[in-house]
Amino acid sequence: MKLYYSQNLNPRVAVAVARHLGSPVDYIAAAPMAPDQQEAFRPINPNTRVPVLTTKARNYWEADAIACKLSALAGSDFWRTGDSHPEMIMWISWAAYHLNSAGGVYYFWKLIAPQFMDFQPEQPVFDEAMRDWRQFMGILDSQLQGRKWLVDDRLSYADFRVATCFPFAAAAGLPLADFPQAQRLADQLNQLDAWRDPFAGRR
Ligand SMILES: N[C@@H](CCC(=O)N[C@@H](CS)C(=O)NCC(=O)O)C(=O)O
Repeated sequence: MKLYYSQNLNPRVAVAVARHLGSPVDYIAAAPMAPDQQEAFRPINPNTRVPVLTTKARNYWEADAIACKLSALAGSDFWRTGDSHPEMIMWISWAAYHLNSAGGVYYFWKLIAPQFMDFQPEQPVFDEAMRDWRQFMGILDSQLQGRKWLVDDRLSYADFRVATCFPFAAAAGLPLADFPQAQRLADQLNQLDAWRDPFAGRR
């Protein structure tokens, strides 16, 4: 199996999952949106994005699908399958549509866009994203009150997914320390080598 990745937001999560689970993948650094690489990458993922997991049977794109597949292959309940499955999916979906969507505005415009374009959106775009970030971080903070991890009080992929933007928060200008329980989650995750430095040895 090959795991195509870059060091950006979502591939970082997929690499952290693979490292956490000790998955037997070959890590392939890729830049699928680079103009000279886009067409070659299209058969691997028609979206020309990473992460992608290639297996004998098929290719999986989307970090969530990759986490699901790798967890099943590892025989791990990092991706829950029993009674907790819907609750884990709730957090994954919530993170995608709400928290990471708000954080992604800052991530993209502050960290990614300046690498290849000389344009920033109007301030209201940032204001709205910040309002959303604070609102959703408040919800996460309340949920974590009195519990160590989000689902079953044991580490699961939901913890990785809601924390997708955390490693980039300081650089992107996203407040994290204002939310003490979320900051604690960030600190706990940073105790895992796989999360803190997923690209160790393969930059
Ligand atoms: N919804 C996808 C997002 C995939 C995506 O947008 N990937 C971006 C990075 S976050 C990408 O491939 N950008 C080009 C690159 O990193 O070279 C997922 O969760 O995996």
